[in-house]
Amino acid sequence: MAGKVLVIGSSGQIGTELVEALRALKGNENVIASDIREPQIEQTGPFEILDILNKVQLLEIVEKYNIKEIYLLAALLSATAEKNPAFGWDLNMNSLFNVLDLAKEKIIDKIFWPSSIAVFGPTTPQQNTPQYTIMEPTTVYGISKQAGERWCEYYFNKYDVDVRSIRYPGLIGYKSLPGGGTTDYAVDIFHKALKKESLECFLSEDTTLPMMYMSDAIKATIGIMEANGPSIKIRSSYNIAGVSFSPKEITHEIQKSIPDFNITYKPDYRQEIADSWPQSIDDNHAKLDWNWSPDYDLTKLSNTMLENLKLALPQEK
Ligand code: NAD
Ligand code: AKB
Repeated sequence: MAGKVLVIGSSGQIGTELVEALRALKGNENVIASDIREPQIEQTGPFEILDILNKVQLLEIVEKYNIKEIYLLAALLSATAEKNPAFGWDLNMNSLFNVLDLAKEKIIDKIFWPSSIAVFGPTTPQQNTPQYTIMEPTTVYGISKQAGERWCEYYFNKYDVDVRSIRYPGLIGYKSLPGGGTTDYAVDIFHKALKKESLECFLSEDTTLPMMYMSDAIKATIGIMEANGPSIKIRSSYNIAGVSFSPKEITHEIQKSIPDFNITYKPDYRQEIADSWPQSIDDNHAKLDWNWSPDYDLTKLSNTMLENLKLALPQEK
């Protein structure tokens, strides 16, 4: 491989699984993992401690490994960013500029940067939310993702920067823990069910949100990055959809395998965030432009989580 790949924020929920998938595709030595903290799992390839806000350190790593492609995952998520809006804005925006500028200067060739369903707000149509619609986000996280989308498109149009993006829904996987989002209950619920504990859910029972099983998210991420350039017609960010469910619905699904599992509800500040987001997503542009399609419905997601998490947590069998 002529140029290598750098994943920034690799110790997080998505990075842990994305690095594994990219290494399987491109070879262990060709994928450099990096994060401000140590990885959650043992590494099969290079790992570097990197603070993405440190431009000098970033350039050193890019030059050291001859990096040509960057997946930028470092960010503060919705719930954490609400607790520290100034830092959320600083990290989410300046990390993006530091990477976009490397491509503008033609030091790297290609960027993946994730947006989120958080770009939408309370005035957005909540059912089957279209690709192009009203976007008035009310969280600092959503505002940073919306601004990020505009900057990605701007760098593509003005500086010919090959940046690609998708709006992830809430992601659910068993290999890593989520990092401070409004959708995190949907991972925690599986851990609690297998530990035979009940879950006190921070969202109300009928709060429906768009969600996705992690391997579908990894498939979409690699899919958009491997697609031919001309097929990527949207350079802000693509809607993608997996499944939509409420806490009550996922509880019923889990109870098919663990009938004793119990959930209680105590909505907190995250309820207002969830209420401002879509309930389901129209992802036709992604389907048409680069052949996106998800593999997991609610039953498959739930069964896969329970089976694999049970193996990953042997003491809770
Ligand atoms: P996460 O919080 O689990 O991981 C983020 C990682 O970034 C962490 O390991 C953290 O240590 C690292 N990081 C923080 N500050 C850093 C810095 N200064 N330099 C280097 N690394 C730093 O987040 P995630 O869920 O893996 O999300 C990754 C990206 O995907 C984010 O942009 C997020 O907004 C987006 N996204 C995630 C979801 C989801 O459900 N997980 C949904 C929509 C969008
Ligand atoms: C969050 O809840 O903040 C994330 C997201 C949907 O962006 N999971």
